[in-house]
Amino acid sequence: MTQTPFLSTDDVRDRFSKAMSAMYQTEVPQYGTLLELVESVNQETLRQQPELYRRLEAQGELARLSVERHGAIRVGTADELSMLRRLFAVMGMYPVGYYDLSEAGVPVHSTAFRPIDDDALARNPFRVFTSLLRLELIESETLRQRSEEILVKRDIFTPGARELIERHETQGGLTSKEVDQFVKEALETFRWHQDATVDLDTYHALHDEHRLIADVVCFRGPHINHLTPRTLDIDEVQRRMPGMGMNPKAVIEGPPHRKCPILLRQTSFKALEESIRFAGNAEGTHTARFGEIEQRGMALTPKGRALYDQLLSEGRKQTAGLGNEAHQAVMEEVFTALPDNDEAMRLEGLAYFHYHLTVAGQAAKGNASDDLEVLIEQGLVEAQPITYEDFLPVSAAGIFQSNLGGGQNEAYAGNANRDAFEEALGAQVTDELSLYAEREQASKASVLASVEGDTV
Ligand code: OOG
Ligand code: NI
Repeated sequence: MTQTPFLSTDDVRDRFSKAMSAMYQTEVPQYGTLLELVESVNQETLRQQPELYRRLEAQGELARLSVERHGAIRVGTADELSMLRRLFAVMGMYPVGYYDLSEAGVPVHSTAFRPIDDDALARNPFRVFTSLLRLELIESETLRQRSEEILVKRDIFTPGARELIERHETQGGLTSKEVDQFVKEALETFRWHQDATVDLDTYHALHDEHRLIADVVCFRGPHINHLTPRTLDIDEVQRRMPGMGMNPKAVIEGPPHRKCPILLRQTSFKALEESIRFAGNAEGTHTARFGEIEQRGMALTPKGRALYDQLLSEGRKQTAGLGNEAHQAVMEEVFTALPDNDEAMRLEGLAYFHYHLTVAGQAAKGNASDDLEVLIEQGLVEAQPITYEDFLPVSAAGIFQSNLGGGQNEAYAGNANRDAFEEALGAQVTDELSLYAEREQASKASVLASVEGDTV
C-alpha cells in the first residue's frame, strides 16, 4: 500500500485545538486557572472513585481527559460562515445540528462544527459552536445598514489560510508541513484584537441594540469567546471557582447530577471586561471572553429528549431566581421522573446505546441466539450508553445570557430559519439524532452478524 503524503484530518484538528488552547491561555490567564482547577478536581475524583478510574482507563480516556471539548465563535455574514465551513473541513469538522437562539432573545442561529465518526471522536472530539448574527432581526434600518457596511469591509481569513484551504480541497489533504502553516494562519481568525474597527459612538449604538451585535460587528475577527475542558465533577468545580478568583455564572445549565449522567451539564466563569482602543484613539472596554466547563452523559432518543425538555421546563418554572444549590435540589427532584439507571433507559427506549460482544460472546460466535436481549441476558453482549456530542439550545441561551448581562430581546423570538442558515452556510447541517440512531443500528447489526459467525 502506498502511504498518503497527507496528515489525517484528525491530526490537523488535534494540532489546531492544542494551538488554540495555548493561545487562549496566554490571552485569558484566568482560563489557565480554570484548567488548573479542573485538573485538580478531576484527579481528586479519580482517586475517590477507583471504578471510574478503571472505566476511563479501559476506554483510553485518561490521557486526553484535559483536552478541550469545545469552543465558540460568532460571525457576521454568510460569506464568513461558508468559508468557516471549508476551514473546519480541513480539520474533519462538519456542521451538525441547527440551534435557534432567537427563541431566547439572542439574534443568532448556530451549528456545531464537529467530528462525526466514532474513531474521529475518540481521537479528538474538539468542536466549535458557531453562531451567525441575524441582522434581519434588528429593527433599526440605520443600524442594520451600518453593520452591513462595516462587515463587508473585513476579511476574517488570512490570504495564507484561504490558499491552504483551497490546496486541501484540490489535493485532497495537506502535508505535515502545510498543516503547521495552516494551523498558524487559521489561528489568526480566532485571535483577540484590542483595536476595534469602529469608533466608540458606533460601538455604543450597536451595543445598545444588543451587546452581541457589537461583539460581532466591531472587531477584525470572530475572536474565540471561550474554550471548554471536560470535568468529572462539575458541581465541585462550580463550588470552588470563587475561591480561585473566578466569578461563576449563577447556575449550572442542563440536567441535574445523576448516577447515570444524561446529555450535557455546563457552567462558566463570567466574561471579563477588557480594555479596547476604538477608532479615533478613544479608550473603552468590551466584555466577551470567558471560560466554560462541561460534563457529558448519554445521548437521548427523541422520546427521551421530549421527556427531558418537559422536565426541564417544569424545573425552570420552580427554580427562577434560585442560587445554584437550591436550583440543583429542585431539578434533582423534578428529574426523578426519568429513570436513573442505564438498563431502564435502554429498555424504555430513552437513550442510545452501543452494542458489543463480551469476551464470552467472542467465544460463543456461530453458536448463539440471534435475539439481542437474550444475548445480553446471557452475558454475551453488552450495551454501553453513547455519549451526547452536541449542544442544548436552552443551555446555550443560558451561557449567552450570563455573559451578555441579561441583555435579551423578546421581539427576536419565533424566528427559527434553518433554510436561511443552510443557505448562508452553503451546505445542509446533519441531523444529530440520526447520527446516534445510525451508530446504535450499526453496532446492533455488527454484533448480530458476528454471533452468527460472519466475519465483520
Ligand atoms: C456560544 C454559547 C453556547 C455552549 O456551550 O452551549 C455554547 C457563545 O456564547 O457564542 O458555547
Ligand atoms: Ni460553550
